[in-house]
Amino acid sequence: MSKKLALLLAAVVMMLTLSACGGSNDNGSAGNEASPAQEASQEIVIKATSWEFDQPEYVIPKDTPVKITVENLKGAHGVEVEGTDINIRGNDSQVVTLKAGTYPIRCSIVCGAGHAQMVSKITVK
Ligand SMILES: [Cu+2]
Repeated sequence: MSKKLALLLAAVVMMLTLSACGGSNDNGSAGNEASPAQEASQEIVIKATSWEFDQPEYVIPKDTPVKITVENLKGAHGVEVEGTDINIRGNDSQVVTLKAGTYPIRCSIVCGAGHAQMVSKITVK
C-alpha cells in the first residue's frame, strides 16, 4: 500500500519535472528543431499589448510555410497556438506550416490582470 503510494508520488514528481524542463527547453532551442531553414512565403505579425492581441483573427494559407512574428508593443507576452507546438515568447518569430482549420491563440506568458482575456485565433484556409 505505502509502496504504491510512493511510486505514485514519484511518478507525479517526474511528470512535473519533465514538463518544467520541456517548458524551458522550448524557449532556448525553438530555432533549431526539425527543419532549420524553412522558406516562408508569407509573414504575419501579431502585435501584443496589455492585454490584447491587435486582431481578433489572423488568416494564413494552408500547407504553406508562414512566418509568424510576435511583437510586444506593451508588456511581455507570448503566442501559444492550441493544437500545435507553436509557442513564440516575446519578440520572436517562428516559421510554421499548418493544415486547414481554426487554431485558438492565447498568451503564453503570465502577464498580469488581463492575461486570461488575451485570446485570438489563426484561421488556416
Ligand atoms: Cu500576455
